[in-house]
Amino acid sequence: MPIIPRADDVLIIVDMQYDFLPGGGLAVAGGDQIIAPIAALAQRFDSVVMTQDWHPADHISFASNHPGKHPFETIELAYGTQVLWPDHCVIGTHGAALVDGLAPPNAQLIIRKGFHREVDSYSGFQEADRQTRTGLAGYLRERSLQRVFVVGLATDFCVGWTALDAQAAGFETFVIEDATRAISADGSLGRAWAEMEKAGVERIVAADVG
Ligand code: VGL
Ligand code: ZN
Repeated sequence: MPIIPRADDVLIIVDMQYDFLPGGGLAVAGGDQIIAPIAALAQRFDSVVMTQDWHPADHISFASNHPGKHPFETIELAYGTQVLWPDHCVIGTHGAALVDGLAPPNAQLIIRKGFHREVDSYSGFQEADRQTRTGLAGYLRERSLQRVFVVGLATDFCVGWTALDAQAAGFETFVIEDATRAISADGSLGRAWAEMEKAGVERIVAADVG
């Protein structure tokens, strides 16, 4: 059954930034392969929102800010377990820039996230403390948008958390799987899909969008 885009749909393009492409600070394998498919999908939607990971250099999620710790280890913070990452998407750097070739003219809003030093933010809707909102849910509601389609990087972190929060906020939410790529750290991809399926997030492919 093809899913025909409607006026009350929004495409959320998550974190398509140089640091997440091969060669970047936190490279996601195959991240470059989804640029053209996402550009094509964006033409099918009236409303497009982009997110941009946007960290200060002393961000708490960087292993480099925790002496003796290495990327992909975890630490416990007040809001829960935090994976430590290689430095990435530092405010103002090339790695933080949105990729050229993916600047849909109909992208109306860019949500920047992760700029508070002490809190990470995978989701486009709220920070990892599960309390600080970005305002995205209010923006979508005020524009009467009802269905959310999520693409971008990475499936198991920012895409997954954005989709779970969209569904929890009452939007009918779809992840277009072949327009995402995963980091896959320590079983994270399987866990992310299990949580999304349990929450009722729909898992589709680009060819389903008719
Ligand atoms: C992301 C880890 C850290 C993502 C961002 O975009 O999925 N992952 N920061
Ligand atoms: Zn980040």
